[in-house]
Amino acid sequence: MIHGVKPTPAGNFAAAVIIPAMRATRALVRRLTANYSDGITEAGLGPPDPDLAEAQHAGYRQALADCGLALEVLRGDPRFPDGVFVEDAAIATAHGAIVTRPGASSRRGEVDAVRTALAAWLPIVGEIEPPGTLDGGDVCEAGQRFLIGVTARTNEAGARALAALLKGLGYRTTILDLRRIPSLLHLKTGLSCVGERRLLAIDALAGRSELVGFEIVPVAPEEAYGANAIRAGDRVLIPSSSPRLGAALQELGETVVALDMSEFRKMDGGLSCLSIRW
Ligand code: CIR
Repeated sequence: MIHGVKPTPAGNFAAAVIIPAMRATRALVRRLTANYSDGITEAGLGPPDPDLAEAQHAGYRQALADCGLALEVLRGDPRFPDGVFVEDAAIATAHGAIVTRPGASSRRGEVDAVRTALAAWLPIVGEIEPPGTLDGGDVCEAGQRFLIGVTARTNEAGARALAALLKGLGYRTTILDLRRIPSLLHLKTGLSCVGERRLLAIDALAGRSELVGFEIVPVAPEEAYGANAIRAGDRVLIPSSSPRLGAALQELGETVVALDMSEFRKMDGGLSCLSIRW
């Protein structure tokens, strides 16, 4: 039984009640592989330390659990050194999951294990098909709406296909073309939703017309990595490299948890990338 969702004969789901991901109770994470450092990166920060990466991943899992989320832990697969960035393989909503088709061909096979894991909890309501490509990092649930970025990883066909699938679940969507901001790997590299109408955003995104109506918490250029944050339960998780952002969020009444993410940053990943939450 899927709370608040009425299955139709066509297999679509008409959402009667929209439950934002910020009220997630469960998260899927994927363990690191021994060849994690073989993943894709343009960070130029050197190779990750495997033991420190393991310790940071354990800290991340503990932080999610401390926020009240029940964890599903998927084992790593050495064919996919980027698999720990599980967010890119699927979009989970309270009403169903959509399996992506990652933009990097080396990552396409990651979706199989993620599909199987999510299917135990959620109906799989769609998949991104060729020629579409889409990474979960380009998808941000913001209140009653999903923001979808078009980037080097997510193409227009993938963004439009996701928008159509989400519409079938009762969500509104907004597509943002980000291809003129090449420094952004994904939409959520530069933006996060930490409250019903509250976004963190780097300068290049803060003034976008698509975001009018949101309260924007600016993220300073020297702390730009902190723009990838997550709300889990009543807390906001940020990287410990963004202390000014942490102070600004505390001023706004948020309970902030700062995590050392150095070994994920080296592989172009951030806090949101390490879990799928629903
Ligand atoms: C990649 O380049 O695909 C990985 N090394 C990093 C993916 C980070 N994922 C994310 O931001 N959602």
